[in-house]
Amino acid sequence: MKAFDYKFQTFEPIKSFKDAPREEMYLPGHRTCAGCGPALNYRLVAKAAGKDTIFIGPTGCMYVANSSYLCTPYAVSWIHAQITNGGAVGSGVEAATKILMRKGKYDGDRFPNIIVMAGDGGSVDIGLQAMSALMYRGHKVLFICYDNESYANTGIQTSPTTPYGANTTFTPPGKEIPEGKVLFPKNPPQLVIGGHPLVKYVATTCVGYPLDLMNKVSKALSQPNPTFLHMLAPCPKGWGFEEKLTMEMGKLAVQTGMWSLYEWEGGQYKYTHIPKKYKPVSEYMKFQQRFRHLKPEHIARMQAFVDEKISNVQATAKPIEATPLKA
Ligand SMILES: Cc1ncc(C[n+]2csc(CCOP(=O)(O)OP(=O)(O)O)c2C)c(N)n1
Ligand code: SF4
Ligand SMILES: [Mg+2]
Repeated sequence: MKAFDYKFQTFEPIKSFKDAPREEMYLPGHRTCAGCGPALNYRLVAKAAGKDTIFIGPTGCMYVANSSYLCTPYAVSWIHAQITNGGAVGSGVEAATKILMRKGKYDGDRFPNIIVMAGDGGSVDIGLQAMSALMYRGHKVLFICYDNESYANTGIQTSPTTPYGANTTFTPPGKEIPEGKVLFPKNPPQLVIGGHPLVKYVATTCVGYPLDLMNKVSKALSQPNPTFLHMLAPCPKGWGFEEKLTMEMGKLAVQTGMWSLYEWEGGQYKYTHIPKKYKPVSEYMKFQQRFRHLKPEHIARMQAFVDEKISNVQATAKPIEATPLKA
C-alpha cells in the first residue's frame, strides 16, 4: 500500500541574520520579566517555524506570563496543556491532524509544525512520562525543553536541571548544607537519545547563539520523526543577574563549558561550537546571585564536573571538524 503523503514541511538553512524570516510570530506586549531568556527563545523558535505552526504550551512561565485574560503574544495557533501532559496533547494534535488529512477534512494544504514548548519541569521532571511516550510512539512533533533551570513560575524551586550549588527556594544554603543544591543535573538530551528508537535528531541550543538556534529548529522541523531540542534559557529573576546580561549569560555558559552546543543525528554527534580555550566556570557563576554563597571548594567541585564534560566533548568531537559559529 502506498504511504499517505502528509505534505510535511521542509526548511532551508538560514545562512545569516539577513536571510532570517522577517515576520514575527511571537509579538511584543507579553508579561514576562525584562530580559526573560525563555521569551527570547520563543520568539526565535516561532520566527524560524513560521505561520503554519501549532504550539502546545504546558503550564509554566511561558503559559502564565504569556496568556492572561485571552491576550497572548502568539500570532499562530497555541493550546495550553497541563504541566504534566504536554507530550500527550502534542501526540493527540498530531494524530488528529493526520486523521483529518487522510479523510480530506483538513483545512490546510500541508502538515503544520507541531511544537511542544515546555519548561524543564514540564519536559524532564513532572512532564517526563508524556514526553517520553510521544518520543517512543514516534509522533511527528518537535518537543522543546526551554531550560531556565528551575520551576520558575511558582517561585524558583529546584528542578532536576538546576545546577549543583544553586540557591533556590527549595535548596536554600544553610549551616547543614552550605552549597544549597547538592545534586548535579539530569541530562535531558541523553535521556531522549538513550531510550527512544524512533528519534533520529536531538540538539542543544542557547539564546546566546540565535542563528544556530533557529537553524536547529528548522532542521528538527524538517524531520519526519519526533525531535527534541534542549534550549538553555537564562532567567534573570531565578538566576539573579542583570536583565541586560541575558545574551551574555548564554555566551558565557558555552564559553566556560557549562553548556555545550551539539547535534545528534543518526547516531553521530556534531559539536556546532567548541571554544578554542574554555574560560573558568567562575567567570559564568560570578554574575549570578544563585551562586553567590558558594565557597572556593564548591566552585572547584563545579569546575571538576565541567572539566569532565569538556573531556567528553573533546573525545566525541574528534572525528568531526567543529564549525565556526557567528553569535
Ligand atoms: C500538577 C501540577 N503541579 C504543580 C503545578 C504548579 N506549577 C505551575 S507552573 C509550575 C512550574 C513549572 O516549571 P517549568 O516547567 O520548569 O516551567 P517554568 O515555570 O520554569 O517556565 C508549577 C510547579 C501545576 N500547575 N500542576
Ligand atoms: S521568572 Fe524567569 S522564566 Fe519566568 S518570566 Fe521571569 S525571567 Fe522569564
Ligand atoms: Mg523551568
